[in-house]
This record gives sequence, structure tokens and C-alpha cells, in this order.
Amino acid sequence: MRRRLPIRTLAHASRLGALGLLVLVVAVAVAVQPAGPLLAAGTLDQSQTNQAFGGTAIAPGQFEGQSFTAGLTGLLDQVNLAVFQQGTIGDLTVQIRTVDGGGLPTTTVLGSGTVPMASLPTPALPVALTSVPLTTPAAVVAGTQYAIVVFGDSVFDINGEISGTYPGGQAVVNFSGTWIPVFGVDLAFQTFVTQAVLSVGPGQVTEGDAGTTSLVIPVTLNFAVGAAVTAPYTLANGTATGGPACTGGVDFINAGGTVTVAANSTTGTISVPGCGDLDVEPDETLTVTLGAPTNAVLGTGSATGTILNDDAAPTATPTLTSTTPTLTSTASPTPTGTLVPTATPTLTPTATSTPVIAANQPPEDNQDKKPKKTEEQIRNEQHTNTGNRDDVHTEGHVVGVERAADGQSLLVTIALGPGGSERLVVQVPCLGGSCPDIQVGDELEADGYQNGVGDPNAYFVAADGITIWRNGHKMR
Ligand SMILES: [Ca+2]
Ligand SMILES: [Ca+2]
Ligand SMILES: [Ca+2]
Repeated sequence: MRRRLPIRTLAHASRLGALGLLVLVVAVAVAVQPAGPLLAAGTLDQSQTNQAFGGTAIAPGQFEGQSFTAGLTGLLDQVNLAVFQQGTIGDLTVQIRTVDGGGLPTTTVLGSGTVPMASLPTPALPVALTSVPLTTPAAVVAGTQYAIVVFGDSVFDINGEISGTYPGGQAVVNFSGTWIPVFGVDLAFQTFVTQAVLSVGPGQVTEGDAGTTSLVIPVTLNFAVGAAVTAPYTLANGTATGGPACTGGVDFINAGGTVTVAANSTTGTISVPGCGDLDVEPDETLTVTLGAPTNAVLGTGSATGTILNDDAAPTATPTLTSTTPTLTSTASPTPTGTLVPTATPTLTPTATSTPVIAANQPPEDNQDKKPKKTEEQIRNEQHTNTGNRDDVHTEGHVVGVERAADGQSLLVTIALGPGGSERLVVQVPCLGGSCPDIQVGDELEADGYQNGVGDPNAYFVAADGITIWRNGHKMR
């Protein structure tokens, strides 16, 4: 809370239990101070306001002070003193210094501030406290002893208490370069410390599908202090459900704890174990609440932690998308590859030209493929000349000669069997385009191999060795 200096001074006077007249005097004294920066008032920390002892005159070049033990950690930004003027030249300077092992001020200055000598009250008993803002605040840590050191450009005096009622320190003087403790005496003084503010902020984490993920909740100080700041915290269900372990229905492990911001740092973290799952659900929330911190005051005390769901129900959109390319690629190759080989090679030779065999086509033994033999076939086999290299030998009376469609062979029909009633077509190759001279009426003996399976009229069709008889003469 920001308060204006006169009001604060009046408040201090009230704490002293001063008379109404004294309050008026203080207000007048403050009013003559030149305008200066108004600091945020710290919290009253150390206080010793008895003035029964009175004071001692301190000349320029001399020092007076009071050691004290900080009760709060933070920035000491104001000192109140029962100081009165014995001159009006220059400033009164107040410093905060470290102390040595004997509790005497060192030369290390942690913070300082000044007020004009002319602004100080004149001698009285008791003397109204004057607030001296420290334009350079001193970082202090609770439990550590420091010293207030005061010196001026004019003679001044600080009232105090001889009974030594302040246990955390004592008055000290330095008249000629050496600090001397004034045992049993304490100055009238007050110190004010602004504490750091500890706040907790929101955090979020992606849920995950199994195990735990750390939901990090940040805590921050508005300025670093010289001691660790700790605060207890608790977790509470929001839409997320806490439990002792990640079992079904548990979204986070609910275990409170203590968060720490290290000395001279401004950040710390709370890690909440979030439970991964595969449930399709909204994001889930929980609340983190800080308790009273040490070495700081509480600012924003609670925040929301969010576990971001990362599971989605199957929807129509992705299904359609993946189907489209699949169909496209399937359609094209299937008809192309399948139809071409199936239709062409198989049907053509079977239907059209079974009896026509090219001369250079390798002989094929069809015995194995041959279906059940007919009586005619059995008779034809009786003409077989198995002594030759060829499979079959046959002979008969030529009753027909024609050239094959491809011009590469003659198709010679012979009559055989009892009375010449059976017909057989013999395919005679025409080598080099020259066909043998075979005429109707010739007697033909042929060595060859069987063909024309399934076609009785072309049973014996190929010959690679022939003999032609015409009118009793061997023509070939
Ligand atoms: Ca998940
Ligand atoms: Ca969940
Ligand atoms: Ca989920």
C-alpha cells in the first residue's frame, strides 16, 4: 500500500502513543521538508522508541549509530529517528552498514538516504520521530545484525533510552575514527522493510497417454532477496480429479508440498504429476494455492493448472481423406495389368490354327496331354515306325493337297485304313519356300510326330521325312 509521507509520520506518532500536541509539532516539522520521492512504505520491522536517556551532541565528522537485528527479509527502505537539529546547514545522512563480529559498523554501506538538517525538529523531550527514506534501500535478511549509522553537516542529537530495552543491538558512537559501543543505551529508532511478494502463476501441460507428465506451476518474486523464500502449497480439484496415484479416473497426483525460491533468485516451480490417459475429454483444471511464505509476503496466492487433453475421437473427416487417394490409385493399374495377358495368348492359337504348326516351332510331345484315344487313333498308331528317330510313321493314298494358309507347308490328305475309308492330314513343310511335289494319286510315306490332338481330321499332321511314290516310281 502506498501512503504519503506525512500520513505515515502521523501514524508513527500514533504508535508512539504521543500526545495530540506532539502530533501537531511533527506535522509542522514534516511540512517544511522539500518535496522528494515518495517511497512505498515498508513494514515496520524493528522499533525502540523510548527517549528517557536524552541525547549527545554529534558534530560534523563524528558518527552515532545503533546496531539492530533485522526481523524481516527484504529491502530496508526507511529509518525513523528521534533526531533534532542544533544547526541547519546541509543534510543529515543515514546509512545501513554491515557489522563486524563485535556488532560494530563496518565501512560496507548497504543503503542510505538524507534529509535536510533544517527539516529536523528542534530540541524537545520526547522528540518527534523523523522519517528518513533510503533512496538506496538496503537488502537485509531476517536474523542478521546490521547498523544504522548517522552523521550530519551540522551538529545534531538523537534521543534514546538508557535502560537498554532493545535486545537486538545497542547504541554506538564514533567521535575520532573508532567505533565504541555504548553499553546499556539504545537510540530511539524504527526500521521499515519492504518484503518481496511471492506469487503463483498459471501453468499447463499436454496430458500424454500414459505415465505422468509434469504440470509446472511457476512461482515468482517481484525482486530477489538474500534468503530462500519458501511457501507451502496445496492442490485442489477443478475439472481434474486428484488422487494418490494415477489410476482410473485420476487426472493428477494430489500431493501438496513446499515450493522454494532460492536466495538471490526470483523464480521457483511447483511440479504437479499429471496422469496420461487415452480418454477423449475436455482439458482438465486444478487449483494451486500457496500458504504463507517465509521471507516474503503473499501476492497472487492461487492459480489454475491445466492438463491439455491430447486425445480425439475418430471423426468423418480423416476417414474420407484417406479413402480418396486409395481408390484413385487402385483403379488405374488393375485393369491394365490383368486384361492384357489373359485374353490374347491363350485363345488365339487354340481356336484358329491348331493344325498349322510353324516349321521352326519346336516339336512338342503331346502324348501326356492326349485324352483317351479313339479307335482311329489306335489304328494310326499301328503305322508307327518306332525304329526311326521320329515318333510316327504312316503311309497312304494322297486324296488331297492344299497349301497352308501361311504358305509354309502343304496339307496333304491321305486315305488309309480298310478300303481307304479313313482320312488323315499330313503337314509337309516347304523348306526355303519350296514345297515338295505331291499330287493327288501319289502314295505318301511320312515319318513325323503326332499333332492335332482333339481333331480327328488332322491327327497326323507334321512330317519331317517323306517318301513319295507315283505310278510305282519313287519320286522322292
Ligand atoms: Ca492422452
Ligand atoms: Ca485425463
Ligand atoms: Ca485424455
